[in-house]
Amino acid sequence: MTTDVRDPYLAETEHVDPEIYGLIKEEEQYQIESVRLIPSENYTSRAVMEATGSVLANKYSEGYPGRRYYEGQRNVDQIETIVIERAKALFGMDHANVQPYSGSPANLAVYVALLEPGDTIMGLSLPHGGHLTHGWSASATSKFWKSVRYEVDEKTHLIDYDRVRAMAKAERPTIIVAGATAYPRQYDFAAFGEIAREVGAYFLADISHVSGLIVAGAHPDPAPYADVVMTTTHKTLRGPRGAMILCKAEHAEAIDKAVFPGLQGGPHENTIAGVGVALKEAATPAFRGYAQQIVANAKALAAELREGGFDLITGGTDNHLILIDLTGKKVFGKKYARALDRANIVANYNTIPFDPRKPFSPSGLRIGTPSVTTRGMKEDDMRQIARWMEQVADNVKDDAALDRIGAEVREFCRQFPAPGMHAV
Ligand code: DSN
Repeated sequence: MTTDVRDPYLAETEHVDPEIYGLIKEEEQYQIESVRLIPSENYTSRAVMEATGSVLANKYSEGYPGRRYYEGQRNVDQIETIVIERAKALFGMDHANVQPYSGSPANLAVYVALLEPGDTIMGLSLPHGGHLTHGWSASATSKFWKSVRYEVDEKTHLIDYDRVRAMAKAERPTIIVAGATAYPRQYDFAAFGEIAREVGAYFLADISHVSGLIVAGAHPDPAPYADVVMTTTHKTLRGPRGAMILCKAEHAEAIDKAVFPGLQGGPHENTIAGVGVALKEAATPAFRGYAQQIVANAKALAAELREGGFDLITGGTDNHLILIDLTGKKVFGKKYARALDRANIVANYNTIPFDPRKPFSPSGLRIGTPSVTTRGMKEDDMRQIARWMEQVADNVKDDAALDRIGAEVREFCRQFPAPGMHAV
């Protein structure tokens, strides 16, 4: 047994595998010293990390609580049951399956549960903010099922619910998917639910990006309207990497069968325990405040970026996410994201609606405020971040300038402890 006064959690890793240990510590330092703006990332609490890295990683537990294919589940059954009950209570739905490994297999499970091969999925087009698994051509979801894609409006870049309705009436999809990875406005889940009912389609709300906002009352709730709600657990919800499916009672059996044995084997009970800890945290008044601050920060960041001459898709945001159209800045997404990273600001390049450029070198940059808000940054700090982003855009080719900005960013980050980090 080795001891490491600096970081007791990784003392054994340092001893057994110094190479991996070194890179984990590098990453930890990077996460501490950077302004992390990728909207799908966050910092989990130490409690979530501990549960996720616990002895539960040693278990196999195919099946569901009380109905397993392995003995030895006396503790695992209790843990998974607690997590299921917390999920149902927090999201206000009849049934929860907390076993999906991540969002893509979870969406696949929903389709396997509710659709026959060849049925039609109607989702938001990927370049317009939708996810691969909402029926995009490169995804298996468009190979086993027919997919039709609605788009945002050419001028406003908002979802046009009249057009969604018209497409649904024309295409008669079996399932309509609401939700996105790059849509900076609220979803009208009531409208989606109404359209789905009108055409006899199931309604899946993929709330992966905004689930933390929803449980905190900072975004409308799909629970009254959706047949099924899917969320990843690691974005605004601030849990470990994973996913869960919530649904009406009538779909419970089909969803459970689709997850196991339909698509998965043994669930990762260590992740499920980490999700449980995160759900407990998400049910607190402090989390409600956190989620409201995410939105306040995003609005402040958007306003300052607009002030600095950036064009924002839809003109701003009312959730955690901002999509910048860099066309006017003449520095495209990839180059700008690389320059930002050199200056210790981490974001991801992204397509914008009707993007004339290719997805691997698109015109947009996607940013968000979940991580910076977890560190306690507020509106004034967002204004400072926006100013650095402007300076980087003006100096993408000047490494010395980028390094100077990077040093300021590192200094700034020291004021905001990153939860559960032990770097020295
Ligand atoms: N890749 C995720 C995101 O970054 O939004 C969605 O799956």
